[in-house]
Amino acid sequence: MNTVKLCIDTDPGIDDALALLLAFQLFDGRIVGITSVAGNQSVDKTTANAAKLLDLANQTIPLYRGAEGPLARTSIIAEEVHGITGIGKAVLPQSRRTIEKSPADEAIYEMACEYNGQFEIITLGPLTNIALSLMKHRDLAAKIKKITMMGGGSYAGNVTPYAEFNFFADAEAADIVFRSGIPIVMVGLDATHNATITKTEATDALNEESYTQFIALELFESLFENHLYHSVNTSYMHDPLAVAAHYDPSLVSLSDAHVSIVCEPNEHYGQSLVEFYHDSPNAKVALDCDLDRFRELLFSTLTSYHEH
Ligand SMILES: [Ca+2]
Repeated sequence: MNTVKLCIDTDPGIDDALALLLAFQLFDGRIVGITSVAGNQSVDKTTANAAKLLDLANQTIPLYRGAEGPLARTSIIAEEVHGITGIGKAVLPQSRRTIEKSPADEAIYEMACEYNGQFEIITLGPLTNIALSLMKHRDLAAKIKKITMMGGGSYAGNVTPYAEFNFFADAEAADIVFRSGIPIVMVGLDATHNATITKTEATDALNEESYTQFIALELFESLFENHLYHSVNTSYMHDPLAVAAHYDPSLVSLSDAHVSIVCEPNEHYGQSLVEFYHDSPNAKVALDCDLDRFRELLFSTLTSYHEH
């Protein structure tokens, strides 16, 4: 049995919300912290959304509030994709959960010390919290077994022709993480653009009589209705694929590569430069996904929420 502990760093975010519902089931008992970060929405809203999702799934995992904005650049959020609340048209009750006192970057260090070497992180948003923690604690990198991140891409971007949102939102942070020496699995657009779910698949699979499955369907529909995200009635599963790939790396095809991040303030800002033939690879980059097995894992997990 896998006993490695896990932190999920996230900016919910519609697809983060689906990814968290997936993760709570797949990593039951192993998640020791959720850390929020500004990205898809402000950190106030992403923290509030993470709290609501923890309530929805009946989870007692500690929640830590993270960075309000990127290390160096000015903040961007993705309200046009994720809506005013950050989770589309899904409406969840306000949470009365207490947010932990430690800021996310301190909490990440504390968790890494407690579970030294047996601690992994899944990142679903900009890498600000991880970078802040690495900047403050020189011994942190050696304590983290692996980071699986949703971010980047080898051939294209989604907010600019070159850059993917999470890296574009804080390229300086991504640069620090890729230089840290932590083993990284980068689940970027090469793989997530092949991880598509259609409206028919979601409505056929999910049972609205379960409240959690009803909310999951609302989240899917928020994505399907958003033309910016993909096309009508189909959507990419960016963050859920990263969670799934952390659970079962055989769901993605991984290639060793050296990844560097463009931080110069030009049109390539936030681009991940992925070199596959390099003497010192610093990441495994997902280039494709096994779509049938991913869909099976996603829906079999979401439909395991049975409460009414
Ligand atoms: Ca996200």
